Amino acid sequence: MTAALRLILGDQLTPDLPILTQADRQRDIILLCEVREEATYVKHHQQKIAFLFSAMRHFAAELREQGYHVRYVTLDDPANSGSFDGEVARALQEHGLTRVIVTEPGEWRVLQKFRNWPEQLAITPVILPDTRFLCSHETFTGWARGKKQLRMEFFYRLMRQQHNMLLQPDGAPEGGAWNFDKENRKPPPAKAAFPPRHAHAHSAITREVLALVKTYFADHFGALEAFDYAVTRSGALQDLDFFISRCLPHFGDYQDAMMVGEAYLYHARLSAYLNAGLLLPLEVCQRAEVAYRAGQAPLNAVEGFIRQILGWREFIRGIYWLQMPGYAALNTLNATEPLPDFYWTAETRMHCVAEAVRQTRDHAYSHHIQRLMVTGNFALLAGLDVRQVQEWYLAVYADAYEWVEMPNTLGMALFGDGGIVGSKPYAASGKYIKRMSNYCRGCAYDPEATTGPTACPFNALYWDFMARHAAKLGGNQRMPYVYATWEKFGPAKQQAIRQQAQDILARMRAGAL
Ligand code: FAD
Ligand code: DLZ
Ligand code: SF4
Repeated sequence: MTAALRLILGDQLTPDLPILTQADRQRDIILLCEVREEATYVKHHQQKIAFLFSAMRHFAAELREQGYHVRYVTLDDPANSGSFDGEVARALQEHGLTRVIVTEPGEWRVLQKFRNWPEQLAITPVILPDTRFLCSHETFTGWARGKKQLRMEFFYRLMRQQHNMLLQPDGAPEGGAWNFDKENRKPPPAKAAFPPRHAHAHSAITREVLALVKTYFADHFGALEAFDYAVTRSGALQDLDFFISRCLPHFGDYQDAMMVGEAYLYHARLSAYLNAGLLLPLEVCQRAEVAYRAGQAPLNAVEGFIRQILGWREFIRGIYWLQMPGYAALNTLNATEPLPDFYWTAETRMHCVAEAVRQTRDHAYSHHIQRLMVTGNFALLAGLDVRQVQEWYLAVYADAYEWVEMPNTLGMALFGDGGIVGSKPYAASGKYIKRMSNYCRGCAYDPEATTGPTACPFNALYWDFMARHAAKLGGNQRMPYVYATWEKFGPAKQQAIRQQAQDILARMRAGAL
């Protein structure tokens, strides 16, 4: 075989991928490149760019130590063409190569680029599978075939069986049930004593990258000051150890809770590492199972955690590749209201939204319930433009790549896919947020009121959403109580609530919510 150029993308930092294990270390060139196109096709959070560039640079250094011949192109290299296409063409020419090998990318957009190379660069890349996922495209397609509805719960059971995860010797689920979600909905604890997170010291590489991000991406959302992500596999493993020993035992109980000033509670904060390849989903699940079997964490916590990774993460990826490219164009509820500025500025009197946006700005992170039931729920109820909302989610989180962001946003949060990901919208009024957080106590709005100048905006918007979409949602078998209650309100109350919703939208458009 002639020597090859092997392109490693920023979210493929895994030494075990076939693209590296099959490489000829003497002759092949491993290419990693920081390209403007990837950093700006949406304006990614400054910490997301810093995390990825620093992780890429550390990974390249590790590969060099292992004897690989690495070509690393930094963003500020004057010869950098700014795109994958340009950098591949340049590397082929400069090294006199005619073969390119890639790993299948996480995003449809990038796959299309690779598919254009025969025409554009007169080269046909060999596309190797991404072996890090626990469900192959073939397995997911096979499972989905012929099903009217795809439900995560049933997919998850199959994954548990296929990976022999949390099973009894006879194959029955550990604890006699597949899912302990009902035990995982405790409101926030009265006294918080969350273990402090390990702050990773900045290496010389990280310091250099932070300065670069400041110079080139100052107009992107997000603050860099609190940057404390691990940028190597060993650092990510430290965070995994911390999670398993200090957080996992309580993960289940407070999985849905939200608290002022607490970004992480008992959540893992491992998604950025998993998605970039610093950690592998199987090893993370296995660590959780070992903790359970050693009596170090209860079943509701361990099952709940494994379900997020073995179940949701794989299901979401399966849906993305099954449904693309058509999925990206869906907007079942015709949501077209422009995204209000407070998603970027946090300047809103809605304490829950302001808090979620502030955490997002400071850490490129907010946890699942904030994403789903605060920023996502508001976007759903207010009918915010699905494309703009998706772009926001893709830009602002360190873990965001389209394969995982899109089904979560368009499907789970916005019901814009009409029920492919979930069977009903995750719509909720302020009462849910009041129950699951301590936000409402410090809010200018009253979570108990639906109309009037200080009524919580979520309340009227919730009912208005239901009324607006009665034709589409009224027949949903999981929502009969909602519409029965709405009917009981009678015309006068309904009219007052709908008027209140219009007032809220007007205030939102005027920047006064
Ligand atoms: P934990 O709550 O501790 O969960 C453990 C792990 O489970 C996570 O690290 C993650 O790998 C996995 N996981 C949990 N829920 C999901 C899910 N719904 N889909 C996929 N994986 C899941 N996750 C991303 O990784 N990237 C995204 O771009 C992303 N966008 C989202 C957008 C919206 C609107 C919503 C509602 C959810 C989104 N999620 C996304 C899923 C989830 O919110 C994050 O994975 C989670 O908050 C990451 O924090 P953690 O590591 O502390 O997770
Ligand atoms: C997200 C991202 C950013 C900001 N920059 C780069 C980059 O400069 N070089 C690179 O190889 N990858 C980057 N990435 C990750 C890619 O966007 C990601 O690999 C594709 O979207 C496929 O998932
Ligand atoms: Fe959010 Fe409404 Fe509670 Fe204020 S009152 S924090 S807007 S849910």
